[in-house]
Amino acid sequence: MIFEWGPAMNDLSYSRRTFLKAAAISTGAVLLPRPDLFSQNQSAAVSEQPRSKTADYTIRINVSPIEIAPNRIISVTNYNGIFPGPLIRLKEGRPVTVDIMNDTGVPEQLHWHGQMVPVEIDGAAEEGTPYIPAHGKRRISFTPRPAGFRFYHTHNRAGANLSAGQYSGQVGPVYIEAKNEAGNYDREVFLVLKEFEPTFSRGGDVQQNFLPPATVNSLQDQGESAMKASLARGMPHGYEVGYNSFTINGRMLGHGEPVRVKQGERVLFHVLNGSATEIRSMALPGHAFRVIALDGNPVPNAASVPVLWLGTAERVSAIVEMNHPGVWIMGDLDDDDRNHGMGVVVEYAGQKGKPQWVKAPSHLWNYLHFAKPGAVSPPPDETFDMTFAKDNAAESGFNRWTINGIAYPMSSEMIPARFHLKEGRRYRLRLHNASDDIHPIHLHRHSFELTRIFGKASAGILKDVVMLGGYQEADLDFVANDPGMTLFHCHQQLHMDFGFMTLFDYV
Ligand SMILES: [Cu+2]
Repeated sequence: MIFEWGPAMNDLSYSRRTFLKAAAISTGAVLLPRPDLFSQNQSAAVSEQPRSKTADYTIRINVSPIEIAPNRIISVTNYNGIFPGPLIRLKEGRPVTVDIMNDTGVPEQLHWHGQMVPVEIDGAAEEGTPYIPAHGKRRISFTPRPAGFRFYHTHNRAGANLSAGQYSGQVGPVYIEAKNEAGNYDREVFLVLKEFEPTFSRGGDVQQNFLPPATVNSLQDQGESAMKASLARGMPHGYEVGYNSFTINGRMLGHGEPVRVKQGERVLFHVLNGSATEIRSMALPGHAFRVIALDGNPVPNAASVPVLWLGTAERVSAIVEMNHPGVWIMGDLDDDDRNHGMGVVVEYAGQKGKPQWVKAPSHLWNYLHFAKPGAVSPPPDETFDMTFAKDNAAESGFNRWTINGIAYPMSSEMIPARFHLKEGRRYRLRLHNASDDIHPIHLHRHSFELTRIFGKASAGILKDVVMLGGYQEADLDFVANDPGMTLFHCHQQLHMDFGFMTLFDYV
């Protein structure tokens, strides 16, 4: 595959097996504080309440100033006084104990996104996870799984409060090493993308044209007639969220340490979209991304692309061969967002000068590029149809979201599950999006296989979040292999907070 700005990718013999078999992980390039930085807080935790065993990690939730650029200091709730939260490296199958200290006045939930952990650990009040009390603490123990790039974040709903939920700085990466983890790359760099200083606006169009077009006319008719009827009743457009500052690893473009590389290096980027609401893109002029994992799960076909796109909470792991020396801006395709900070400088050894940005080639982001060609997934035992719709401005000026006509209650009461699973059976979620928004759809405590999207069948791609295009459909298959209440929701904070959630249980 040849892109406008890059040389041809000639390493067609690349195999994922090589990635799994080669030498041990290099941690030298990790940009984030390493877990040993926890030790200061650990001792504090122990002195407050003597315990039989020291926790492996302590995460302290507090409000503190974060400097995102020189003299640009914001105040957000965060983990251990830094943003992003510390990189937590775990070993698949090796039990771990974590103390979570909540120094704020608000009960909190810490969600282990992408892991298969029990309901008591998962970090979702809707499933029944106990809160970390205000000015209190919780000790949890669990066995990390599955291996790969995961993350942790608050699972509080924010509603109209733009300092709560994931509008805050409560996001941190997790890497779970496989038992025989190895890689054919030289270094590993974690990038957490996150906006700050949110404000509300009315309406605003979501960019759609980076996904393959696959509009379903009946869904479009349904969505457009609902919107027309609402506007005809004199309703304004519902609130949307915009941001004033944009960061990678907590620093605005030009104000963080550059990613320093050498010609010929293969750098494995682990990119996390930690946004509360936004879809992000990422390009590095003159370079290609060889995507080896989506949401931390290895893909069957490690294809190269010029641009990465990530919905809220999605992760992409991609190897870049450093074969185009210079000083570059790796950043979002959106000029406004990039100029307000969404980028990081990539600097080759021996190169000097002002970082350069070059407009990226146009390229559709299609999960199927990374699927196994010709493979077919097994049929499900049962299919659940789900239609997502928007009631424009129906909830105090916010859009209300429904799944099959029902909005999840705005109150914090526990409600019964609407979908019922039997352990061991294979289920298909057939998603119909009767709205013009893209929804990053997330299933807790399970991975799903993408079996149909953009009108095409697919197999072999395992994810925990998938972007469902406006007026599009997708099929997600999963095996009910993790008993307990299981939350399903759109990961866009404004959508999940205003109805776009439902529960599965095991019967
Ligand atoms: Cu959504």
